[in-house]
Amino acid sequence: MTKEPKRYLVTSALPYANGPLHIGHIAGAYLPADIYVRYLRAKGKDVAFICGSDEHGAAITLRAKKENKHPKEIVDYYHLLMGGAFKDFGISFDEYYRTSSEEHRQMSSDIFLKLNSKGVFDKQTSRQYYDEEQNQFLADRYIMGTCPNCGNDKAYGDQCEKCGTALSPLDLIDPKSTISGSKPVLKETSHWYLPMSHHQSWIGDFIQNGSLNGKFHHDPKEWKAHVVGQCMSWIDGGLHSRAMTRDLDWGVPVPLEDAEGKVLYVWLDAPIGYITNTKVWADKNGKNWEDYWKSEDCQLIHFIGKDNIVFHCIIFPIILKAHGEFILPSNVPANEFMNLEGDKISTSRNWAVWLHEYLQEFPGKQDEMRYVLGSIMPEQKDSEFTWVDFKDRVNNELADILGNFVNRVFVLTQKYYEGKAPGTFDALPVDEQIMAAVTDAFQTTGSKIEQFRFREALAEAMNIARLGNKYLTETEPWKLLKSEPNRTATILHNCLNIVATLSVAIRPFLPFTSAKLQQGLNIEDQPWSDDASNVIKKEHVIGNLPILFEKITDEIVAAQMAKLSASKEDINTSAAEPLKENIAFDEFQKMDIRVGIIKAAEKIAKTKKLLKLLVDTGVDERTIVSGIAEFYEPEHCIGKKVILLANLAPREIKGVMSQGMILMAENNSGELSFISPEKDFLAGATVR
Ligand code: B3M
Ligand code: ZN
Repeated sequence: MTKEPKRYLVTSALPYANGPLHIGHIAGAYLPADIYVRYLRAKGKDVAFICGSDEHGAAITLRAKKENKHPKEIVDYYHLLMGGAFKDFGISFDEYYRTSSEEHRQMSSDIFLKLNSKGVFDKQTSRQYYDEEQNQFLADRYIMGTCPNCGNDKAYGDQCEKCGTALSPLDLIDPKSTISGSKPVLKETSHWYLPMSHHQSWIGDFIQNGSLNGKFHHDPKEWKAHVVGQCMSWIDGGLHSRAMTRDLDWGVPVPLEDAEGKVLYVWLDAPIGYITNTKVWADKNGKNWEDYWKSEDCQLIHFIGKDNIVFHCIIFPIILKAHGEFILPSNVPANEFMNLEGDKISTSRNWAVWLHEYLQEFPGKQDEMRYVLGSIMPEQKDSEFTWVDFKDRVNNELADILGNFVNRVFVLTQKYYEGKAPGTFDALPVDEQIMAAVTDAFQTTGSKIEQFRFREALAEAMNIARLGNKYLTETEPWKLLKSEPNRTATILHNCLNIVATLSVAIRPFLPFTSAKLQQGLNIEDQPWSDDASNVIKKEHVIGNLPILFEKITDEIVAAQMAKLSASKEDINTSAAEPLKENIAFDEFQKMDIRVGIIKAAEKIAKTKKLLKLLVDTGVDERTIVSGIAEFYEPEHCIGKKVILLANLAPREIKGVMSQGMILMAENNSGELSFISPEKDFLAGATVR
């Protein structure tokens, strides 16, 4: 077990300030962190909960160019939108700051200069594409050309989105600048590289064994298996040098004379944002930020989504250790992804439940969404949000179990005792059993939170309400009022203490409901103590409790589904791509296009986008690699009739020989769809 620290430093991934937050973000990196921090605070721990906007990177500058705006306009808007939505949703950061700030420029520059003075970087000169019209070097995403593997003429400088092949800009055929459309020229440029191979052995030891500098650092068994697994496969694949600077005009300028026009790589400056934002918070609160970032008495925990694992478990720890003064993370409990109504959540395809819209459309219902996301959190594997499930959980669990129990207790106490706690008399075994079970559920809630098992923790907290309902149903105090007044008093007084215990147990998950319960009970915000049974004393006067949860109707679900499908249509109906130049008929005739049937499908390891398909072409059965994994699960491909280019020259992709290409329709948000014959034609039918 990792030793109990004096203080905690908890971070959530800094969201890019180039789009709104959606519920997938919340379930991934923000709600789990908030649950954990609220629990630590209730235990009286010294904890700093740090986040902020990530305001640099090519994606933001791309969007700014597209909208003919300055990046600052983009980040200013989304920094406020995200900060406000987090706050309204009850994500209780101690600090939500930003990486475009002067404080961050200063902190990042200081750290870079220290690293550079220690010789941590290799300065290397290479030839890169330069846009002479825009007078700037082109980051990989700014270069588009023809993929040498599959002929896709919209391949980027770092990857072909269609066949998934990892590329470097120099691989592209007929490269063009995505900014000016002009043909870029090759120019020499220098960058400062982090030679990660120099750190291969210690970082492998850190991840696999939890040791640092030959000493125990953390228990690797407390880390999630998928996090360790992803890191070790990255480490075993060999750590390569990565440029820590970029030729961009938006970012933290490289603080060196010979670095004109260069900025820090966004994945160098963004994690340093955790440090900057901690210092900003500490300075505002009379604390010393170094007690958190430079003290072995502090435990650092990063909450992130799985696409950020390598940056938080390998690259940033290398930077921190190479710097020499900082602590390294004790855990990085990364979540997997949450999908929406059977499809991946996508900002570009507008397939999302936006947090700020939810808050507008469901005022006062933060806890309903917190409860549902807490119940389906993708802790060990991807999970699925559906509006029907949202309705069922709110109605059948929150309202019918938690809401019902506390309402019964308040109504009975008001009705029989005018709202005054009646006190307990000689307890019977059933009373002692129920209170012991409540205490046990309460303590289990806490231990599950400490293990970052928040779904199980929430279920345990809800069991307290289930136990309360069972206690009332089995003892039926309303029938004993005349015959056994002391029994009635004892049962109801115990129930008031069960409600008090419940209000503490749900606090990390449902802070708004917890506050209403404690207000109704007329008690202060309770610490997370292990004694469940005597918060409410005899004669204590309780208040009134409003109905906690309104039922979600089928109409509400239908309205949300209609909104989602409308957003999907928008994407499909908006303007299509401009047509290409005409070709001669005999050029078209060279292509042999057929109907095929997919017989088998599997993901290709270490790629996000590739599926290996076995296709019956009517003439033969062959393997074809297709970059559709982001849009189709392998099992959904089996038996599908597709259209394929059968005589495309075979080529090897990620070690797999691919013979042909599946033709896909692509809408302007990049979503891919199979194309199938409208009639039930057999495999081998020709397309002409
Ligand atoms: N902004 C990536 C993301 O939003 C990046 C996280 C930075 S945490 C230092 O997924
Ligand atoms: Zn390709």
